[in-house]
Amino acid sequence: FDLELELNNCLEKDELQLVYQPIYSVKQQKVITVEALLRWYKDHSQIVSPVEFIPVAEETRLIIPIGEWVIRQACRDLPQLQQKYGQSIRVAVNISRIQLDEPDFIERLNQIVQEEGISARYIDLEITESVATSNTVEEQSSLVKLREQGYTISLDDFGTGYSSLSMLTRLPIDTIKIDRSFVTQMNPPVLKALITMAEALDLNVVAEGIEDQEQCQHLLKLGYTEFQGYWFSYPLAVSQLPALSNLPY
Ligand code: G
Ligand code: G
Ligand code: MN
Ligand code: NA
Repeated sequence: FDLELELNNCLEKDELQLVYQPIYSVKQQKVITVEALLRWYKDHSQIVSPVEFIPVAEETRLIIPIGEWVIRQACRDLPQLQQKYGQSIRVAVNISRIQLDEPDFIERLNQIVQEEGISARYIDLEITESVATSNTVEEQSSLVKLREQGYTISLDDFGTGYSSLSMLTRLPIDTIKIDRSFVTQMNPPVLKALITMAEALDLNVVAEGIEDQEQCQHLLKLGYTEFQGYWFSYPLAVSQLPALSNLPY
């Protein structure tokens, strides 16, 4: 399989890049987190979407070295992101379940973060909701350990999987990221129920996929205060990210 063979060399060929997308807090009037999103420029020209290559990377376990590259690069970009948005911002990194399930994941993560001179409290780990639906005892205890060490945990694409309420109370997470399909549908009772539930469980909430001012205003009325989406910024290279000050949300 072509893609698999080519993905094999993406690290040596230096074909990977990270772009970043800010998460804006209306309460704090500033960017609080910046999510790192991976891009593969095959042969330094053709861009391949992570939707295509992450599954291949997971099947081949190449996600382990690729994921480590992502963590290291995000640490290296953090000072520039802090310069842009303030010292207290975090960088969020998407973590595949294959990575989380590696017995030495935490050890390797800590090693990279230390080597790069970054404190764990500046790193948010995004895991997908599937981890919340059928998580193992090992995964739960990994999440507990990660939080003890200062990392924060976000549950990505929330609402698309089948996480039960009991899972949410049991899993050590800080934030749920409401999937952008909920923003597109804009069903007020559903959105109200989601935020009420999150607040009852003392979870932080980010609404994803905000594409215009109207969506943003609807969500504000429903009690949402943290937003991510094209309306604020596309995922961009660090140097191209907007300042996002004096926002007209
Ligand atoms: O950036 P977006 O445009 O195309 O990303 C598509 C999907 O790929 C998203 O579900 C996102 O979580 C995932 N993704 C992006 N970057 C990474 C990464 O570094 N690691 C993992 N595991 N998934 C990623
Ligand atoms: O699954 P995850 O949330 O990690 O990935 C975020 C994905 O959503 C990326 O593919 C990113 O490029 C995309 N994205 C971010 N903001 C928007 C938006 O406002 N609209 C749409 N359609 N996609 C978005
Ligand atoms: Mn994500
Ligand atoms: Na998401």
